[in-house]
Amino acid sequence: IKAKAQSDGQSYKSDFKSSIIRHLHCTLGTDENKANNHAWWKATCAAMQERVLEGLRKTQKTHYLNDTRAVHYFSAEFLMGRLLSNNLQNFGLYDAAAEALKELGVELADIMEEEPDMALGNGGLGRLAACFIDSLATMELPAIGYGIHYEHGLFRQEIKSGAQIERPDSWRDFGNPWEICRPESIQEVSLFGYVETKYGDNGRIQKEWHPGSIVKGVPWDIPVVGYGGKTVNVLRLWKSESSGYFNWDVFNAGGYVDAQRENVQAETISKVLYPNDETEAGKELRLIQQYFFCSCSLKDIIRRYKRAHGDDWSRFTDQVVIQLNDTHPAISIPELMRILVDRAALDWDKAWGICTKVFAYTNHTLLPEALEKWPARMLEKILPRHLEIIYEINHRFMAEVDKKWPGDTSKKTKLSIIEEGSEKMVRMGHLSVIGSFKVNGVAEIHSRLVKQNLFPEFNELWPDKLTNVTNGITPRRWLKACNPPLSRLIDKKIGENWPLDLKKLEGLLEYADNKTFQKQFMQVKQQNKQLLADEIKNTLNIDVDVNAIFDVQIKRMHEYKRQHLNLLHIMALYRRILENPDYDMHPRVFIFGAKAAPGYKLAKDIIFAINKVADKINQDPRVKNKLKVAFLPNYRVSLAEKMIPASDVSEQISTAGKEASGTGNMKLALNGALTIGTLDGANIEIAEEVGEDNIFIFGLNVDEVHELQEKGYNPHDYYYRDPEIKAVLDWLETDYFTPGKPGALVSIKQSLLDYGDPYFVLADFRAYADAQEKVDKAYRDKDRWARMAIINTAKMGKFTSDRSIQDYVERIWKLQPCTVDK
Ligand code: 26R
Repeated sequence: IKAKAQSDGQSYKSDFKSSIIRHLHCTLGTDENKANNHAWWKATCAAMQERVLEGLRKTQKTHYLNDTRAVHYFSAEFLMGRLLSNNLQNFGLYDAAAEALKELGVELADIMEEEPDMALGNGGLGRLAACFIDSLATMELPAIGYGIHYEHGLFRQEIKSGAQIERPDSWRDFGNPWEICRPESIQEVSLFGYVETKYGDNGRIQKEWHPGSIVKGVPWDIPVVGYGGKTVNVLRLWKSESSGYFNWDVFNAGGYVDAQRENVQAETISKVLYPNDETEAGKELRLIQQYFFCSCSLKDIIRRYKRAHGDDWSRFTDQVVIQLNDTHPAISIPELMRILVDRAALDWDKAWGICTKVFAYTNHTLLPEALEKWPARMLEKILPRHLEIIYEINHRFMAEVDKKWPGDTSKKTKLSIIEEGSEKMVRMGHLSVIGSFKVNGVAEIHSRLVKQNLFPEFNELWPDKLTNVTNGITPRRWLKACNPPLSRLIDKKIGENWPLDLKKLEGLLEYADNKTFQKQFMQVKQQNKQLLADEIKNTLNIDVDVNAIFDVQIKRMHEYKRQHLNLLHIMALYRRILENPDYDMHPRVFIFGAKAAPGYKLAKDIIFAINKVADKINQDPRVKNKLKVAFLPNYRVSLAEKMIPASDVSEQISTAGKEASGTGNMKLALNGALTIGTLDGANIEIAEEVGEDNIFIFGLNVDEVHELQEKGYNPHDYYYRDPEIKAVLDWLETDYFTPGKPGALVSIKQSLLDYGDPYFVLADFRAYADAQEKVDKAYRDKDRWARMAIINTAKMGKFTSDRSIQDYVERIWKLQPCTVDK
């Protein structure tokens, strides 16, 4: 077998090599002597893509012939990152490609750096979608991802004098080797206009929407390669274009020039990803984006269904299930109703019966400011027929509520899709719950809070509808691909099957106390830390010692995630060192990565403060390298892949009850980082898996936060009672960190004192600082730390996204795998 594998390897390598050269010549019009890294990257992608497309063709044919039921994952965001290394890995061609390139004098690792990230998402929700489609393909499940082909993904972050600057992200400037345009599957989408009420011969009322504008949706397909390379599913992203002929009559007078303006407007729809994470702004264009991709996707699904089943709708719900990734695609519900009732002439009840068997909805946040609500007036303008349909859905639903709670108007007010007030609003969460057959939260605690606090009445009405599916991450990208040395070490100990069956990692437990293995494990960590240290040196010109603790907080910048709690603690340590030069602590490097929403003032102020404090500490000789702070700019998937394998400590310090799940927490623990965290989101389940001795839990739990809130929280109490808190907050007001500019960091202090510290930073400060001392103690005991780190990696099996997907399949989607022959 080994000899066969070796000769296969040889032929893969030589095939790959000739294929790369062919693409250098015939696709890129260059040759081996002239090609730069970018050209080599493109040629390598092209060589890979040949095989990918072969797999895609076979998969689509197989799914078609077997007339499979499929899940359609609707998401406004897919944070894919880079694809070359992932596709090579999943096809099992990584080593062959590396060797082929080596023979050509090219380093695979170098050319992979040429690939721009596909950053079509903000954070957790978008990356979850990417992990899920990886698992779906790996598990040979018929699935398609539907989203938006943004021309500009999440902005590129630069740091100038400590402050965040946003620059446009242009991931396709030099072409994208993975995407395929499918003009044969273009869809048209209507917008604006008015609704005409007609009376048909049978006396039935008919509605006709006369749109004011029509745009084209052009599908761009990205192949999604499953591990093992058999199933290759599709991520279909819609790009908006002008429909060309539309409004030609209306604008006849000014004809050509007006038509150009129409082009620009149409193309605006998919131009840019909204960079807001968790703060709803109520922008028209965002609603249009959502409707645009949902309408295109539904029409695409229906076209495919009709090809197999004609006008017979009776099997639609057997073939199609649609997962709504948060409420962003919730407009799909009235859109499907419109298609079924107005277009296919189904009666309302029949159409509603179909809808409520097709849609399922995942909630990703409880923060009130993130819950989508659209002004009814805005819907009326952009989607007049949909607003009517929403009213009709609500009218019928209110009758159902009245049956359950006769005469109880307060129940109706609470449950209605429509929120009455100075401005009538449409609550997309309510619409999603009513229009779906299942609703899930993303971690145990989060799902419990969804039931108890967010939708308690819905839970009473439909006790089986609300459920939990704990999030997961793909171990292919987040261990195998991003951490080759650890992967090899694991392979040697427990075999190579763990990427498909992550519970196998438990096989490492028997080595947790083995001194040799501990040493190897920590050597790998050290090696990864060296690579990150080089990166930090290159980008920030900061020297960090790989013997220091690498303490990492990487996630969007948000008050509820409490990067400022981390910062206050860093300042406290700095102060302790200044007060006592012999202050006893193991050297530590605090490393941050975070983007702030461009309009989120305080989040940007926190980034600025971290950078200013970092400057001061890193240059202060009195600190003697005990303390370093590094804020790495432009945090993104590809940077995460470098930071995570090099982390010792994972900061998961959100206010209890606020972080729905978190997924970075899983990635870091999988790579052997120890968590310092609150009892929030998936931290709780991580603690259950690794055991309380192998995690640093601190602070208020969700009930205690609630209690404190009820009895009245006064941050001033903590300020006056804890001298260290007072000292660091007062420090922020001086010009110590911003010479000549006193008060430049004061907004953080103000938010914590004058604005009531809404996320209980001061309440948790002391517990956090104490937990950090325990981290320090634990790290100094090398054997103990190694043992804890190994146990963390070993116990992460639960958090593979394969398990999440299996949960969805069994409890929600009812899907069967479909094997594709290689
Ligand atoms: C409405 C709009 C402004 C908006 C709100 C919220 C846009 C984007 C978001 C992002 C939210 C939904 C998000 O990313 N939530 C995260 O989802 C992850 C995956 O489930 C969780 O792990 C994470 O805890 C949660 O914050």
